[in-house]
Amino acid sequence: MKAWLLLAIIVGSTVTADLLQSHEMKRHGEIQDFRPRGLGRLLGVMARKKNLILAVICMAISFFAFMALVQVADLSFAVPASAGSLVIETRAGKRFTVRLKDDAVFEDLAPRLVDLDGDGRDEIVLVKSYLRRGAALAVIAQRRGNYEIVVETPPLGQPGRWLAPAGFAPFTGDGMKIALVRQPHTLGALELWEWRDGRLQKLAALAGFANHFAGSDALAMSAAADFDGDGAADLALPSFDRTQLRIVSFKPEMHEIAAVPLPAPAATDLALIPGPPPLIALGLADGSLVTIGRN
Ligand SMILES: [Ca+2]
Ligand SMILES: [Ca+2]
Repeated sequence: MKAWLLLAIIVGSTVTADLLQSHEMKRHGEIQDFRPRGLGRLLGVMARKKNLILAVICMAISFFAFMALVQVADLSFAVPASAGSLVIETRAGKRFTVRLKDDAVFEDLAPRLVDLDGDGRDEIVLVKSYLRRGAALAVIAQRRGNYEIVVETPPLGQPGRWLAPAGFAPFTGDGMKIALVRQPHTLGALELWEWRDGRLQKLAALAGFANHFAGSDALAMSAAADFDGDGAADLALPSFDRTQLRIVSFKPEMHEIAAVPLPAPAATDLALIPGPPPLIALGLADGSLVTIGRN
């Protein structure tokens, strides 16, 4: 309910700001004097225009309502970044298109290529969002000479619920697994999935993670590597409030092996510096860059 109210405020204040601005522009006419003195005079005139000042206030209201909205709703609710089809071009230059029905969109920035079933051929993994039932993770592969969605996770159940893939690795030591964060802005559950017997099955979940935050286009805030040197891949990603970098092992079961406090919230993709031991570099909200690794 709060999200809808904020959305209404954003729409209302943006439209009002546009109307006020265009009204004032029509009244003032074209700017012809671009000399510094002319512009200075223009700024003085603008400061006395009631409609223009009101337009700026409306834009400010819209901006702050947007910031409040992305705090309470998933990003997909506030910023639609979506596509209705995926175009695949093979190395041989052949093109294929995977089109979604009108009940869903791809809500992702870049497809991920990963061999999920170990047959030597990469599958394509994308976030697919149903308009009424929320996001799912979709796997696209070649079948009968064409590309199609071969399997997907059950959607999250409600419109606007979104998930963010976090990593692909043989985390448990027996085949490729998928790590994803369910609703990174509002819930933050790290889940481990596998593709077996034609289905995507959830193996485990752990609470308290975020690999995306509202307003950011960083979609790789995680890194998979063997951080503790036991031979199995682990996953590093920020805590739900992004003030820690948490390292998770999935063997023998999913558990945290380290939590490193950060001086400011994590704000960028994680860069992996291969080891041994592997290091992680990431940028923080205060503009600093940190590297983290085992002593
Ligand atoms: Ca494959
Ligand atoms: Ca490990």
